[in-house]
Amino acid sequence: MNAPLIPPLPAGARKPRVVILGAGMSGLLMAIQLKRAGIEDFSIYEKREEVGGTWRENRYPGLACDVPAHYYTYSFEPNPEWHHRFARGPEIQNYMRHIADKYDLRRHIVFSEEAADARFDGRRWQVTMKSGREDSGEFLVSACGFLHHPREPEIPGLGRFAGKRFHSARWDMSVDLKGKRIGLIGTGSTGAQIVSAVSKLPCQLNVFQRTPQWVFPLPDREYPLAERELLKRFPIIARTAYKFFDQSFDRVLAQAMIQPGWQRRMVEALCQWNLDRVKDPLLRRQLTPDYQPMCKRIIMSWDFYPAMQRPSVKLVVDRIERVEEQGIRTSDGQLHPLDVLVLATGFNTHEYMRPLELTNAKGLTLSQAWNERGPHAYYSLAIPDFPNFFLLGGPHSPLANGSVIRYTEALVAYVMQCIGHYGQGRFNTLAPRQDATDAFYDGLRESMQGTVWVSGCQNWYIGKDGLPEVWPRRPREFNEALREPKLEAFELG
Ligand code: NA7
Repeated sequence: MNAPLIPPLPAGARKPRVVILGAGMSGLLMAIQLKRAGIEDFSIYEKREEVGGTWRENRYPGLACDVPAHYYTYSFEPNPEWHHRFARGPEIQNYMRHIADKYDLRRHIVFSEEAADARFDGRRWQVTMKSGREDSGEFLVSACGFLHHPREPEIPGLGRFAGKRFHSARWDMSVDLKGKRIGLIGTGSTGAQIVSAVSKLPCQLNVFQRTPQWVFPLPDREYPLAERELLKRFPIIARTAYKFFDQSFDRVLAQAMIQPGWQRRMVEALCQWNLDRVKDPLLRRQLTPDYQPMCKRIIMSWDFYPAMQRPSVKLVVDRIERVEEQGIRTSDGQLHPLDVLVLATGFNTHEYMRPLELTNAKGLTLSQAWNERGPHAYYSLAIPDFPNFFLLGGPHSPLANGSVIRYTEALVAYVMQCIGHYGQGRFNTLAPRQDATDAFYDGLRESMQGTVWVSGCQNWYIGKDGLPEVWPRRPREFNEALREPKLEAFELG
């Protein structure tokens, strides 16, 4: 279960220099594993001023991880201090800070530097930052995640709004919500968390819903001091909890997503039960989706429906026509007057490390390589014609509901094994073969049949070529497939 322990490179092995982009969960993990292997020659470039990735970017009220905390940890770093079953955002960021300190990673991190351009010269990646600063290494690892490009909706008049307006990932902490008329556009995971938190404040909340979402009723709970003390004394409890959630996600939730069966029926029944807690028949009808649960990333919330039934919350289902100075005008002609407008409209999830441009030794850019079909990668992490470049959490990793940390450990272990082969002199450059990548995609397309993601809904997984950028089998199978690199699937130079 634990992240594969990375053995130190044998004495005399070549040690490459590695450039990592991003000091979020995956960048820190990559750094830890490099150090475990005895490689100290690496730098992490982080565009902001602190570690934490998405947990540093987001500060909206109600921010929490919808994966249980004891599962949303590095497998080798259980945290007995979690205060809730679903850890709050600031708590997770503290955990990331603690990891950076404990593993002495800060001296490798260059903050407030964003990579703009990376060119492979045949042996090394030459990376140029926006500031003009340069660095290079034999390997380049993008650990930028996929939830960091806020998506502004294309709604006419957005710029004309006279009140305060911001995206959920750019929360304006200076705005006091008390007594205000707030408009919230979007009812995804973020919107649902904001509704649950803001509905408790003395303010008026107008929720603009374009598409209803299914909500899975997983109750939160606080871990009392006595329980946290117990976990400190007996680490096996946290390890057991990790194992339990890992098995449950793999065998039940992931299985429900990829194939019809009792798991899917059970998730559907629980979502329906949750929805039936909405007493008013009109409100319930308005909140009822017309597609299968999990086709869109399912929302995990015990509080969302009770919050929607609070008198201070109004659901608006009429199409947004335009934003005006005073508020939002809907298709029924009504103006909804607002003081604050929050855009919980998600992220451009297919951008990954861009706007960074990669160029290979033959002058081919990543934009050109991905132009026709959108983001494509061998097992989500390596791209034909782009040697010695790895992408953590790229297209077709198991990013639907589940712990991204869990599978990122498998990805990083794989990258470390490739670096190990480099250390042994088995290659100078390695990039996946096009035919191996095509075969991987043939398998993906075949496995996608029967998954909920192709059952008919708009979701942010779907890529340019219509193929959802998720892993259509159980996460365990992803980890198993990455157990060991098959060097015959790569062009070695
Ligand atoms: P999501 O899941 O992409 O949700 C975005 C929401 O915003 C969703 O309800 C959209 O409705 C709505 N939306 C987007 N554009 C518009 C416009 N133009 N008009 C009205 N409504 C709009 O983003 P989240 O931030 O909630 O979650 C992203 C991930 O972060 C989440 O899955 C977790 O992994 C953490 P739609 O359904 O498209 O009709």
